[in-house]
Amino acid sequence: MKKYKLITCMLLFAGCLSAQNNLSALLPMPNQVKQIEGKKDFVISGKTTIQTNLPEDAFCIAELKDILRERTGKTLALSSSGSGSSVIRLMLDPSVKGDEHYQLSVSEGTVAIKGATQGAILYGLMTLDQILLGDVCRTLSGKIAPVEIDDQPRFGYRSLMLDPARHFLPVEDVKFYIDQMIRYKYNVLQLHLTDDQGWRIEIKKHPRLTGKGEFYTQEELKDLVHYAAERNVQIIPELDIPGHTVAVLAAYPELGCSHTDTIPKIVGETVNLMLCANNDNVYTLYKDILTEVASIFPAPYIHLGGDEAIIDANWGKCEHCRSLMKQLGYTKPTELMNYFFGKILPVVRENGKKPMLWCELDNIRMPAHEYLFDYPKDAVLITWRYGLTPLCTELTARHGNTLIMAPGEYTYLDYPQYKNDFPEFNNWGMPVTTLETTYQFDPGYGLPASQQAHIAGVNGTLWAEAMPDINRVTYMTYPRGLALAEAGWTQMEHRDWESFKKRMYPNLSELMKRGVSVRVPFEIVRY
Ligand code: TNX
Repeated sequence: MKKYKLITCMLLFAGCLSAQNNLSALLPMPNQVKQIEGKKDFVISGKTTIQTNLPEDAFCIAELKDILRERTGKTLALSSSGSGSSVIRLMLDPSVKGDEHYQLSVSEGTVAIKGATQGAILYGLMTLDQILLGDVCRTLSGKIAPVEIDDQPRFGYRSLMLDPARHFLPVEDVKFYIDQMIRYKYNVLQLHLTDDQGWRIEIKKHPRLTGKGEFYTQEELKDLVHYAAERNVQIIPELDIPGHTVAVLAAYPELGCSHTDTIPKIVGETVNLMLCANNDNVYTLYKDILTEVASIFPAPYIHLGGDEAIIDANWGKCEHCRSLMKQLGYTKPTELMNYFFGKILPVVRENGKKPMLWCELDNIRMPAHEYLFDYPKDAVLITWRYGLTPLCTELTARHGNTLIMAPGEYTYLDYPQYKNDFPEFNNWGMPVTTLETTYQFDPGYGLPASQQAHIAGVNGTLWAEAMPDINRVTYMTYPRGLALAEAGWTQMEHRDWESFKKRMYPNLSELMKRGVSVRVPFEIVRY
């Protein structure tokens, strides 16, 4: 036992001699940091108090107490006066402009975190936690080095996407996933709730949709939304149409195209079938669905998919769709996408939401020149197809659509991160996307400011056909999710691969300590 204590002490001592400081674990790197030389450290003692103008039950207060207890072993109390020689202040301050802008200053007697919203203050807290994590020797002696941080994100939309439609994830696992996201200042979780493999959201008016499969009740989803909101994360529901809809067709086979009438619609077993464009019951069903969905999720967007619709093989062969084409004077079945979404998008708007859709191009092989259909201006598009993001960026700029960056080659977290890494979980034969590749991602593609003004942010996409549980999901997310967090938050001039690699390690250890399964990128360690 003594021997182990001695080894632990030696390791700590060696760690303290190495160049660890208050920047060592900051991730994403803040956009403005001033280390203050020659001033005394803040000392956390039994007399340190917390002062705040936040409501007493605010999540940030509980979080601050947890952080201090976990990192320093001290339990601090709230003080109403704010006087005293050692104070940690969490202050809502409208003069700090911007919803996600926070200021964190550490001086001899005060640690102050200020922001105009609770979300901004939470970011300040996450940065404080990483200061304590990185500057481990000071932290162990209850000290924090003086520093001034004034930080706000490059992009306002920083998202990860989970796919419980393919493999269901219990609510507790989704909450666990959110717990890790907030450490890296993500603020959106996109939930892909419907696909060929399952319908995961209770629709009270149409219980047949959920059938016998696993799904989230509306109560569970409302609780999840609340849990996420306390942590400054919005949940955007995705209900994929008109393709990826076998789960709907299994419940209502009559909503498919006429030539598919005899094809059995078995959840998870059939692919490439679509909802019929010329069936009013499709639109009535989705009016009901979207009305219920809008009442569960307060986020301003509902994502309607729109990806990988196999139009010619479905609508092109369907007698009802063809007669509708004739009636509308359309020459190509793809034009029916305008009709289809023309019927559905007004329902989204009537419910006070904006549509979000995957960005699809008319001809993905030729290469593409235009959108698959006339996306309305209020549709927020997500670019995803490998190699086509520069084109999507140009098109969206020209058409006036807001764009989210999720190019397969950088942000698809279901792609393998290393050659031959668990082939059984990489079912699509997708190209390897290394941590370094993800880190090199500039969501603005180096474009002049005027040509990237419509880019709202980034999304890390984790399709789950081959992700059977949360351990696999987090293994594929981290560490690439750390690289992507920095791409979304930090300006290019403050990003650096060598620096990232060093800052990543304490964060990976921290994730492991929290029971998160991660991939250790042994290939980039220098021996
Ligand atoms: C394409 S990316 C899809 C998903 C699959 C994924 C597999 C996108 C918008 N659609 O439905 O899961 O490929 O990587």
